Parts: sequence; structure tokens; C-alpha cells
Amino acid sequence: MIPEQVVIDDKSGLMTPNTGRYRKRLSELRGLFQDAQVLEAEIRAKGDPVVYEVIEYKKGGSDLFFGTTAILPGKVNAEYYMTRGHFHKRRDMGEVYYTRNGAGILLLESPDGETNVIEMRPGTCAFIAPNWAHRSINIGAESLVFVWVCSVDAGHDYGQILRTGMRKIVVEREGKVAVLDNPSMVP
Ligand code: PAN
Ligand code: ZN
Repeated sequence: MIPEQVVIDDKSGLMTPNTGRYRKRLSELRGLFQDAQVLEAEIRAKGDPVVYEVIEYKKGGSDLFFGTTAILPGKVNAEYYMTRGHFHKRRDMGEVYYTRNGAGILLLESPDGETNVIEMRPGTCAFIAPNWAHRSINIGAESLVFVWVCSVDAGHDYGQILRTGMRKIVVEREGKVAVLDNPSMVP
């Protein structure tokens, strides 16, 4: 393995070079947002818009890898665009999120249902402690771009969050950002 420089464009999250990337469109995020009807209408009206893009740099044999996530600005009804959210498969492994552009909320949840909220704005670095589920939410008018760094062994466990949602949702209420109890939370 050889050390290498990676250039990151803070505005877009583009990483050069990178080893992989994927996009999530609204149609791939069915079930994530409260308002399923508005979601379908948005897919039709906007031609299935991209909600977020993940770009990574991963080299075989390394213990660490890193990448960027760029969440576009947008809402489904009042609910801001967000990532799926997950625990790590390896619950003993945490992560670092370093925000480079935009404005967001990092919503965290422990296995016993405790919630933690960390503000994301350029220059803030979030320590995601092991065993906390994490979801990032774009509450601004620009792309929310952050750099993440994590163990290659951490993995993703989407199951529980996909099934039950998180305990809190992040919505616009009377022109302000509000973190509310999730009304459709399955206990
Ligand atoms: C991030 C996330 C990325 C997309 O790289 O995977 O922001 O979010 P979801 O995977 O929840 O859709 C990370 O936390 N990796 O562990
Ligand atoms: Zn993670």
C-alpha cells in the first residue's frame, strides 16, 4: 500500500481520486419519510431526484477508510432530506463526521432509545460514539457535505431503523427547524 493525497471539493463532496460512489434517489427511500403520498408526487413531479451521494476511498488491507456524503437540499412535505440511518454491524466501532458545507443535524440514538442531536456546520467535527445509530439531515438551502472516517470492519446494520424509524423526526415548523417525536414510531 502506498500513501496518497485525495482532494475533496467541499461544495460538492467530489473526491479525487476515489474508489467508489453511489447515489440514493427519492424512489429508493420509500418508507423513510412520514408523508408517502407527497413522496410519490415529488418523484413524479421532479423526475425521481437524487437525495444524497456517497463517495469513498477504500484500499484493500487498510484498517481505515473514509469518504464524503453530500445531501442535497430538499424536503418531503415538511421533512428535510436525510440519509437512511444505521447502527454499525460492529457495535463497538464508532465514526467521525467532519462537516465541510451547508447546515445539518446529526441525529443519534442509543439501543435503549436515548436521543442525541449534534449540529452540523462547516468546521464542526462529530464524534459518533460506538453503539449509537446515526442519521444526517440537511436543514439548509445548500448541499450538506461532510467527510466521514471509519474502520473498514464497522459495516452497516440498517434493519432496525428501516423497520421502526428513529424516535425523532426533523421538520420545518412555522419557518423553523424542529426536532419532534416521530408520530409513526413503532415501539
Ligand atoms: C456514512 C453513511 C452515509 C449514508 O458513510 O453510510 O452518510 O448514510 P446511510 O448509510 O445511513 O444511508 C456512514 O455513517 N458510514 O458508516
Ligand atoms: Zn456509520
